[in-house]
Amino acid sequence: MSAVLSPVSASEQETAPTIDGFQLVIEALKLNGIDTVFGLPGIPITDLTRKMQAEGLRVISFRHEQHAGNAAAAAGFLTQKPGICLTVSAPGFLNGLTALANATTNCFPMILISGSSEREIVDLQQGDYEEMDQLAIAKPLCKAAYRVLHAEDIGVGVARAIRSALSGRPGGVYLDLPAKLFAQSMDAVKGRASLIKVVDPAPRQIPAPDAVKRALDLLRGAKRPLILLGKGAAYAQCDAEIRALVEKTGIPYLPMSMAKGLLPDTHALSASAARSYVLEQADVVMLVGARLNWLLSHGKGKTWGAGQGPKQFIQIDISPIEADSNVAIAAPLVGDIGSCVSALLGFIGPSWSKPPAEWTGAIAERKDKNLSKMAETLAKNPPTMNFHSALAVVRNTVKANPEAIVVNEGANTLDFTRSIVDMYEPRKRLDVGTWGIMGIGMGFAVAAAVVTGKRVIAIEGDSAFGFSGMEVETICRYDLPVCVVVFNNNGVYKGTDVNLGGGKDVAPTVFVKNARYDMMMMAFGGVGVHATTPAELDKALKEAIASGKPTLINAVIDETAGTESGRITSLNPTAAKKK
Ligand code: ADP
Ligand code: TZD
Repeated sequence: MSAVLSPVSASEQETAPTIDGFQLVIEALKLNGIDTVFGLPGIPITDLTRKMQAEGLRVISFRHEQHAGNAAAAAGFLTQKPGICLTVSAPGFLNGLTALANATTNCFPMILISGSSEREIVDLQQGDYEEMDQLAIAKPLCKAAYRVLHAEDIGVGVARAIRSALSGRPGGVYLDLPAKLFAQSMDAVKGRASLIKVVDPAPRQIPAPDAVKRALDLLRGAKRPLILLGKGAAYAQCDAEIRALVEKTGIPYLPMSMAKGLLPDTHALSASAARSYVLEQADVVMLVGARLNWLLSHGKGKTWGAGQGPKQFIQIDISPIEADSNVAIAAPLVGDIGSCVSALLGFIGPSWSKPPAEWTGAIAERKDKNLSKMAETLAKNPPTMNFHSALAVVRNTVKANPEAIVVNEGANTLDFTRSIVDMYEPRKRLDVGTWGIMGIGMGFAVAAAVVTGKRVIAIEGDSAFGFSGMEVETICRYDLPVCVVVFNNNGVYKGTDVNLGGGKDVAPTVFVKNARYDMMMMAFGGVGVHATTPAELDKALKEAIASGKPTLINAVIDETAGTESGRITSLNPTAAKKK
């Protein structure tokens, strides 16, 4: 279909330069500062990936779309630019959809751009190659979904996608580009003029002065205040303001998993090592970019000291409908975190009285006790390496390399890494997030390496690693400085389950014993190491960090270590809980 906008004479038509859909998509993305695309080629986007590369975009090609999508999501979180994932029609699109939904759940900005089949055939359900009404399927799983049918609308389509992904609460956006669109051509001048450079895609949202006053009054009156930092605070990139808020108020803080490192975990005001105590005892809790979902026991119940007196919440969030989603929020502060925290800081001068010593002293006491208990456990060197003795090594490695990005998934591997490995800098920890999803590992690791150029250490349960393991080829192909450490305990959670039916099959949670994941990396030219002791693990990690070579360390962990589902075993339905 030709999309010439106005009638032109025959001679004009011969000479006027034209531009096609491929080129317009590429120029629209570049105009908006997009420099990297994560995807997997095939009909109808193979040429698009080639032309993108020719035009100077970095195209990172994956082995499965889910991992390209996860990479896009992580890139969005790290850069505040929407990460782009490019997939083929129907099955490729569906493979990318999990990542799009996960990005939306986590409030990460990403755009899933998918080629699609002939609209006329899809809509009449006449059986096209990879036929699927992708727009309808994507809609409930993302923040916004658009389809572009005409070349002259590509500029608007890309602009709407970018603005939707970044403004307000960030999230995933679907952009449907039917095959026919790419081949359309139009007058080049008009085509380029139709492109939009999005101005101010994530406008600051200044909180209302009365809302700031309400929050401050509550904070000022608190006897046992607590600040809770979530991954929204990490995303917001106002690290200096957040640090100033904590330090000037002197209020103890708890970082959620991906907010670790916003202030160093070793900070005097970190209450991580007294988590249960502060959640139970605090009287005023200020949430900064954190939702009161299951990860925070919905803000109520035993965790929050039910029945021990009133607890009041201040919630800083860009979404005006987040407040009261689980419990009453006494002081909602709606706006972007940078603006909200700056507004609060405007009132916190030298006369601000820090929290009572009784409160901070009680926290310090518990912290000291728990930290020395932890040090004792980490110092043990049991005959078979376990989570603690292996993570003592990782902990020291990250301390020595605070700029490295840690990717983390698994059950026990996740829980223990989160609590044992201190983080020192903002946005250096990427993990399973709001859903507790397995499979983010290699996608997140690739994105972290590509967009930051820093060393990446992926701490992976052996089950977790399996979801994206084939992407070690991608890591080798692009020669990325990623060191994957597989905590190999022979199964999901642990490797000791037995078949309750007594048959020949192993239990559903058990894998091949003594598997050599290191050989997978070696198959593609990377470095593989089999480590059975903390000393071997330490040596391999040091070498990987020094060389920056793609490395996979198969860290053999005691198969009896670990618990069912790690710390969230209580979420298993009763029958399974008896184990
Ligand atoms: P965590 O899992 O770390 O507790 P959540 O994902 O539950 O964090 O919460 C993140 C919150 O941060 C979301 O409610 C989201 O709306 C909010 N958010 C994200 N970016 C910003 C921003 N720039 N300013 C304000 N709030 C933000
Ligand atoms: N599938 C998906 C997509 N997400 C999930 N969270 C699960 C399945 C269920 N699941 C968990 O919640 S953790 C986990 C699974 C399969 C793996 C745990 O085993 P592991 O880690 O080997 O990765 P540990 O350290 O041995 O516990």
